[in-house]
Amino acid sequence: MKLIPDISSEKLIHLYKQMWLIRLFDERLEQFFAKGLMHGTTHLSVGQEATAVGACAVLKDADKITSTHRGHGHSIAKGAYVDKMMAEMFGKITGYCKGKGGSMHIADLDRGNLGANGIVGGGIPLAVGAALTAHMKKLNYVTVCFFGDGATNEGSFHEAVNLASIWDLPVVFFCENNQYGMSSSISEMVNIEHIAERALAYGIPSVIVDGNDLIEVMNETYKATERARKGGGPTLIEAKTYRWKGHSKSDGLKYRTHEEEREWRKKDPIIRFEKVLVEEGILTKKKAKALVLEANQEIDAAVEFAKNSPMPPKDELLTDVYA
Ligand SMILES: Cc1ncc(C[n+]2csc(CCOP(=O)(O)OP(=O)(O)O)c2C)c(N)n1
Ligand SMILES: [Mg+2]
Repeated sequence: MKLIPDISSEKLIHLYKQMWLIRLFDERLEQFFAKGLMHGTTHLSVGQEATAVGACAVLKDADKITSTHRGHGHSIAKGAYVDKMMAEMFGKITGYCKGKGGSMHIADLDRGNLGANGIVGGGIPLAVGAALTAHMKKLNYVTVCFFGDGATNEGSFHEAVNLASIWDLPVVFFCENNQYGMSSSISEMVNIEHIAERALAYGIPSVIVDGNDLIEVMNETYKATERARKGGGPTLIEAKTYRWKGHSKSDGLKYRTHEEEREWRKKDPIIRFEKVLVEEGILTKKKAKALVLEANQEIDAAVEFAKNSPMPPKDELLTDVYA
């Protein structure tokens, strides 16, 4: 294991459990939606756990992130409470947005999470704004901006990356290239091989990482955040990964093959990291099993908390809204 940031064995074990927490949280949501117990829509990041956990692992509490419509993993990785997240998904008053926002509005300012975003590419200018604030007020935090491959075809991506570049802002652009937008393969939507190539147009460095390799994600995000902290400006990281599930709750997955899905499932980021930890003598198979059980129990407790929480009262209807 070639790990560049100084991360203790205890923290590595914590990261392993965090990846399970993300997977089990999203799989539980899938069941609730299928049973009609949860409403609206949701986007699951099963299979992509290493990008959220790896990138957030090298961040300090004061550092910020912006997230996407596929954001539960980012929130959990930045330290959100799963019970408040689950309550939000059930529309309960105890949720992060008092039950008014749902999946795509979960934000946790106390932990530096500036929020999920239903607008594809919407978080990118927000991240640059947060970085500009740090720069102007001489605050020593960096912002990691998560977005998908599809989002790099939005104008907001190009405008925001350019500004961050000319102003040398402390931001890391983290593209989770899961190979697809809603149903379109990124290979048909851009005329370049790698999203990372787009950095060249804005004069910033870029790197391609195996997004299912937690160690590689941590190493490259660490280098990019250190560079940003020292005034070196932004970096574009392209993490190649794959979403195992459909785009959102109703998706027949007609646009890709079972064979492709099988190939990616073999690269399961959690199992790969577990193997590394076992080989390094940091984790035993038995302890790994116990951690999965613990994560599952945390999700059970979150569901209990959410189900037992009250719905928002009528007089909450017009609070915290702008129009
Ligand atoms: C501005 C905007 N355009 C279109 C949509 C509809 N939409 C929601 S998610 C999505 C695909 C985004 O793909 P990507 O950025 O790769 O993220 P992924 O879903 O793969 O995580 C689209 C087109 C939207 N929410 N916002
Ligand atoms: Mg995508």
